[in-house]
Amino acid sequence: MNIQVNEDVIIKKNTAFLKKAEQLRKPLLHQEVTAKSIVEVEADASMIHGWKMRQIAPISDLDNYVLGQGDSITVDFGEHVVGFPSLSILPIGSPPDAPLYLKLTFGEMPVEIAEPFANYDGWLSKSWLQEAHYHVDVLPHTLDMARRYSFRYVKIEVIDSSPKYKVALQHVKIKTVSSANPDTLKETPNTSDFFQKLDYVSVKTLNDCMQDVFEDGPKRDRRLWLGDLYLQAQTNYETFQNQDLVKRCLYLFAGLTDADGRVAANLFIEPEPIPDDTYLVDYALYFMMTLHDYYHATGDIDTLTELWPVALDQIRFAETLLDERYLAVEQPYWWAFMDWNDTLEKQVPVQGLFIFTLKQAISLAKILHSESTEKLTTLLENTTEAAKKHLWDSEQKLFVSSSSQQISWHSQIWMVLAGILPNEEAEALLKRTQDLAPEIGLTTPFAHHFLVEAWLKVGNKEAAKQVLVGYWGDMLHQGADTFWELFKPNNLSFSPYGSHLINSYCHAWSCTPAYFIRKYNL
Ligand code: RAM
Repeated sequence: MNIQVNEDVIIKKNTAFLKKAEQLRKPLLHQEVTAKSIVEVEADASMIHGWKMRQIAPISDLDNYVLGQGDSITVDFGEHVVGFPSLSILPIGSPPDAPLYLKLTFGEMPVEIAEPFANYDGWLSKSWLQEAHYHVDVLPHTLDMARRYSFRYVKIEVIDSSPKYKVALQHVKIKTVSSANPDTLKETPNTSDFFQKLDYVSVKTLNDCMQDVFEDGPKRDRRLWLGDLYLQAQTNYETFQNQDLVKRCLYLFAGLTDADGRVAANLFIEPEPIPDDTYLVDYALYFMMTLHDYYHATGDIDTLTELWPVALDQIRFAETLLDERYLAVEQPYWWAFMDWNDTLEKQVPVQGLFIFTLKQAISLAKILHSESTEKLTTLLENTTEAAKKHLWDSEQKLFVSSSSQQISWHSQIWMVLAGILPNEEAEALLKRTQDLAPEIGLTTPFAHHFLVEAWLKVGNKEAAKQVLVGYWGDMLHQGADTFWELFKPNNLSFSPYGSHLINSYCHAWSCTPAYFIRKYNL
């Protein structure tokens, strides 16, 4: 069945695939978590964004606080939570002679409580900022919120009651939701205390992003992105082992390709699965890579067989972006993601990622005795040759883009992962790049993930550990209780969206320390 998403994109809906995805949908698991303490946000220049929370009382003191017009209170759940909050409200004083008007603000970070959302001037919709207004006509009342929130702190403000009555609050809690089952979580790895902490926060990050699909972030975009899925699935195999959720996500992407067979970079899930009209070549190739890993984690040959043609279409899509020399050609629009960095030229990293994917594709083609094996092998040879011939600068001993000789960390990392240099040379390349500290550096935990992977590929566990300690560990030192979407140690307010208020602070692609620590016994 074909559906038109916008005037340029026609979607081939595979109803059999979508039905399979639907059958794999399971009810979410719930827990009740109660707020732990009453806190106050405080300016502190030494903290990220300049704010910290100071505990002022245990939550058992909550109903001693009587709130009237203009008063507010902030509670801390002591951990990041995702779900449906509720609270009870008692009137204090004369009988309530006017409705109660409340405002609630939810924050994953202290800054969301400290800085008014009215000041937000980023370019993503301000509707992502988590706040709610309620009119309560009859008191006492239990407010059960119908919307899902993702937060650690909640500020509750009385915009107005009346001169004759005030309110007290009780039972501030949340019914959490997740598709991560604690009973299937593999044991905590036997490692240093610090790595156990990294592991714990990674697992919590993944837990809170595992919903009806693997979401990128429960605050924003609350959506299934292929790049995020690739890393979540890898971490999931080492932790919660919810293989059906990976399978569900693969079938969703496969069920909604465009007329050329391309999988979308992301899907909206409600009211029914809908592909976004964004096509990124690296994200398309992650479909093949996710299928590869899924097969190795499960041995599910039926799914591999059924989804193989879809994965192969992504190779064809990438092939259309090569020139006659088998080199990836830079496109004028958002054609590949790689990292949040406007100045990054994507040609070299895409070439590396394509070679990496081709190797995995060939290994799967052999398992399936696919007639594509030969064609894929020739493509691998040609793209590898092209990379060596046109992208390797033998004087600088670095990979550079063909048009402007741009040197980026991403290019070196992806060429190492592509495995086109012998191990020792690849390790020397990474060390050379580290010494050089190229101006085009890594911005996101997503990009840092592949740096760790590259160090491990060349067998340098110590360097891999240093990235985990130095980068993710730095987030821990800054107070992360789930890992963040964006983290630039030299610019803590960095946001590709124009404001740190809109960043997601529990983000799927940042959950991979658990994968590294567990898989490689770090
Ligand atoms: C942002 C999100 C998401 C990512 C895309 C490319 O919208 O952070 O996780 O995959 O960018």
